[in-house]
Amino acid sequence: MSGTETQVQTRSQHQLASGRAWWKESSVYQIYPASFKDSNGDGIGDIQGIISKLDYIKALGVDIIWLSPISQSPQVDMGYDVSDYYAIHPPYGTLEDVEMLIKGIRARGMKYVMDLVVNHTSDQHEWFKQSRSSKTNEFRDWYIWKKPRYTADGVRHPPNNWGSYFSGPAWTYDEQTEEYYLHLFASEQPDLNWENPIVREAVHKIMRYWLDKGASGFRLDVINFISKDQRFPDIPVTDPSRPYPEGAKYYACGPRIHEYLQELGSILKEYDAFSVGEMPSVYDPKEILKAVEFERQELGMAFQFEIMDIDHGPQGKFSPGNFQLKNLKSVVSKWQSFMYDNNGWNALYLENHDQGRSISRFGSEKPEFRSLSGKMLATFLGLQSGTPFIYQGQEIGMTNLPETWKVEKLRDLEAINFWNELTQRTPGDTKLHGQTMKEMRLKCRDNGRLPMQWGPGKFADFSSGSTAPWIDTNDDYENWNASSQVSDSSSIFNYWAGILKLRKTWVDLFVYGSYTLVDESNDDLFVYARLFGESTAVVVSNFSEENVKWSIPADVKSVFAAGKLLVGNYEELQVTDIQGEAIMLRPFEAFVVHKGE
Ligand code: TEU
Ligand code: CA
Repeated sequence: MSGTETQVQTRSQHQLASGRAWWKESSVYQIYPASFKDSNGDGIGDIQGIISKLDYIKALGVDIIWLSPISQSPQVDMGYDVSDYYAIHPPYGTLEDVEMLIKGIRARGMKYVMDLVVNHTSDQHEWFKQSRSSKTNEFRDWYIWKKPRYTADGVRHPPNNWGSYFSGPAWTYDEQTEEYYLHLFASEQPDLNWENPIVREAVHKIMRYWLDKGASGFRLDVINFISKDQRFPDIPVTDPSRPYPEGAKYYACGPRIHEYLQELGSILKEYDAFSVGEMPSVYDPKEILKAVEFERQELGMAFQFEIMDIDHGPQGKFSPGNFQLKNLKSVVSKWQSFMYDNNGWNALYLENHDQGRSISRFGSEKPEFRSLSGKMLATFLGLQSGTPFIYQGQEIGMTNLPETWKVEKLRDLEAINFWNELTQRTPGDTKLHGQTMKEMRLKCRDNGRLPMQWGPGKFADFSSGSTAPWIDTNDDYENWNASSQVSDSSSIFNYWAGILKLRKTWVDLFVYGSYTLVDESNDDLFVYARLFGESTAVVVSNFSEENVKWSIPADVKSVFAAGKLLVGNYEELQVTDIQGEAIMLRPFEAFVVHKGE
C-alpha cells in the first residue's frame, strides 16, 4: 500500500470534520463597482448598473454578492480610503440606490456582503481631521501618533523604519502638531488606533448599522493588521535599496488581534453573518486558524496570500518570480489539509481587484487555450474544500491588460508609486524598467480593474455614454464578452455555472468532504481527491499546454474503474474509454470522476 493510498483511506473515515454553516455552502461573486456597469454614461460604474445585472449574476449560480467599497471616499485608493462609513460615494449613487440593490439581491435569494475597511480611514474622515488638529483633541488617540526620532546630526526621522505598501515610509510627519502618524498604506490612509476602546465601539456601530440595513456580513480589509506591537520596533534592513522594509512581523496577527476579533465575532454571531478576513503577510496556517477555527467564533474564513505571492520575486511583487506547479501544489495542499483537519475554513480565490487575471498568470492567453485554461482553473478552484470566490470577469475569462499598454495608462497608485520610485532611483536602466513593466503586466492591480466586458459595443457595453471609462477597456471585448457567453452552452460562464451547481448537488462531498493530493510528484497535473463517506471524487487538472500521458495511480484506480464523469472541459471526453492503466490528457484538460453515492 502506497503512502497516498493509506492517506486516502484514513481520510475517508473522517466524515464531517467541521460544523455545517450556510456560508460554507455558498459561493461569492465580487464586484468592483467602478468597473462593473455604468448606468448613466459618466464612465464610472455605479449601483444602478449593478442592479441592472442582478439576473446575470443570479444565472451564474452564486449565493452572495460582495461589493468592494462604495462608501464616501476621496478615492485615493479606489474607496479603500473611507471618509464617511454612513454615506455613499456620490458617483456610485445614493443610500436609496443601495437599499434598492439590497432588496434586489435578496429578492433573488442572494445575500449582500459589504467591504469593511477599518484598519484605516481616509485622511479626509472627520475623525482624522479632528485628530490631526491638535494634540489635545478628543480624537487624537483615534490614530497612531508618535514623536520624531532625531539622529546625532539633528536630522528628523520617522519613529521606526516600517515601510508603506505603497512605497516609502509608513509614517508621515504632520507640521501642525510636529508628530508622525502611521499609515501602512498611502499617507492619505491613516491607521486607526484599535488600542482605544472608543475606536472599536465606533467600528461595532458601523457593523450593526449595515447589518440592520440588510447586509449579511462583511469582507474585512487587512483585518489581521489592526493590532500593532506597541513597542513599534524597527525591522532589520537586509536590502539597502529598500530602507523601509515591510514591518508585518510587528502587526500581522499582532498581540491583541484575537481579543478584537472576538468582539467582532460576537456581533457577527448575533446576526448569523458571513465574514471573510483579508489576511496578508501570514504564511503559517496556525496563525490564521486562531481566527477561523469554527468554535472560536471570530471570523468565518480568511484570504491567505501564500497562493497569491507564489510568482512574486525575491525583490518583491514586481520582480520576476517563477510560477511552478509544484509550489502551487504544496501551498494549496497545505491550507486544504490543515483547515480540514483543524476545524477551520478556507476562502478559495485566484483573482480579486488586487491581482492579475488567473488565465494570464496560471493558464494561457493563447486563443486556442484561453477558454480551456479558464475552465480548467474553474474546475481546479471551485471543487476544493472552502467557499469559492469569483471575481467579476473571471467567469467570462477576462485576461490581463494588453502588452501595448504603457505605464501612463495605469491608474493604480501602487504601480504608479513603485514605477516612479524605481525610475528615479535607477535612471537609464532600461533593462530593469522593461523587466519591471513585464512583471507589472502580470501582477499589477489594474489588471483586474479594466471595465467589465458586457458586449461587443463601444466601451465593451460597460458604458453607454460618450465619456470614456475611467480606465481603458481591454482590446478583446468584441470577441470576448458576457453577452456572447451567456447564450453559449460551451462558454466559460456556463462552465462555471456547472461547477457551482456540482457543489450544490454534492454538498457533503464537495463542501464538507476531505481533501487529498494525488500523484504529488507529477509536474504537469494537479490531481486531488475529495472524500465523504462512501463517495469519492477525483479532480484532475492539466496545467500544461501539452498532451500529458498519465498512469492512473493505484489509490484512485477504483474510482476510475467504477466511476462516472461529472464534468470536463473538452467536448469529447476521452476518459470514458479508459482501459484502466493510462490516459492521455489534452492541453489544459480538466475533468472530475466520481464513485459512490
Ligand atoms: O489589500 C491589502 C493588501 O495587502 C494587498 O492585497 C495589496 O493590494 C498588496 O499587498 C499590494 O501589493 C487591501 C485591499 O484589497 C486593497 O485594494 C487596498 O489597497 C488595501 O487593502 C488598503 O486598504
Ligand atoms: Ca456612472
